[in-house]
Amino acid sequence: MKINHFQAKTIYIQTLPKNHQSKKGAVMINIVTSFINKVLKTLFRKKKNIKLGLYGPPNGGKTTLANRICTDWLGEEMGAVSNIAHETREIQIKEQISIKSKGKELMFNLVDTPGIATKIDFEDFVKAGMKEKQAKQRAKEATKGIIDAIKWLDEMDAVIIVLDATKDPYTQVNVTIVGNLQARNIPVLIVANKSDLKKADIRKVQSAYPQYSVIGISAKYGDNIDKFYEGLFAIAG
Ligand SMILES: Nc1nc2c(ncn2[C@@H]2O[C@H](COP(=O)(O)OP(=O)(O)OP(=O)(O)O)[C@@H](O)[C@H]2O)c(=O)[nH]1
Ligand SMILES: [Mg+2]
Repeated sequence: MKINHFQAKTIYIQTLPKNHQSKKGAVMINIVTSFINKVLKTLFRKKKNIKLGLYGPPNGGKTTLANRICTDWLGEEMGAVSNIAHETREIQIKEQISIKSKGKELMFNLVDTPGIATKIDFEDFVKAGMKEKQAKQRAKEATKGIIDAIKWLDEMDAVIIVLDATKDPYTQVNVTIVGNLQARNIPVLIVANKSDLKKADIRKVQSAYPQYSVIGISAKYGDNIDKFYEGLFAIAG
C-alpha cells in the first residue's frame, strides 16, 4: 500500500505540465480541496450522531456527570468514580444517548475523558494509600490518558467542561482547555460542579469565563440537572 501511494504521488508530480506547477495553482487546489472537505464534513455531521465530550481537570466530576446522564437516559452507569485523581485514564464512549427537553430530542455519543493535568506525581497516589508499584503504574497510565484526551479534542462536536466550583477556576489547565476549544470553534458549556458543597462559588466560575454559559450543578445529587440539559440543547441542539 505504502509503495503504491508513493508511486502515485511521484507520477502525479512528473505528469503535471510545467506551467501547472506554479505556487498559485497549488494554493488554488488547496483552497478548493479544503472547501470540498468542509462541505463533506458538514454533510456527514448532519447524518451521524454528534460527539459530546466531557473535559476538565482531574476530580472535577466528569464521570459522576457521565453516570448521571447515562442513568437518566439509558438506565445504566458509564464508569468508575473515585476521590483519588486520575480515576479515568482511558477515553470512554457511550453511544446513542437520546435526551429530551421541552419537546425536542438530542442524540449524541458521550465521551468521558481522563482529567487533564500539568503534573502527575506518583507520590500523590502513595499518599492516598496506594502501593508504590500501583502508584507508578497509575501515573504512567494517567500521563498517556492526558495525551489521548488532547488528541481527541479535534473529534468533538461540542464539549462540556466540568470544573469543581470549590476550586480556583482560573488555572493553567482550565485556561488551556478553554483556549483550545475556542481556537477550534467547538461549542462549549461550562459546568460548575459540586454546588452542594458550602465552598462552591458558581459566580467565580462565571466571572472567570464570561464569554461562556456556566451552569452550577451537583452531578452527585442531581441539583439543577434540568437546567444543564437545557444548556446542552443550547450548545449542541
Ligand atoms: N460533593 C460532591 N462531590 C462530587 C460531585 N461530583 C463528583 N463528586 C466527587 O468528586 C470526586 C471525583 O469525581 P469523578 O467523577 O471521579 O471526577 P472525574 O472528573 O471523572 O475525575 P478523573 O477521572 O480523575 O479525571 C468523587 O469523589 C466524586 O464522588 C458533586 O456534585 N458533589
Ligand atoms: Mg473520571
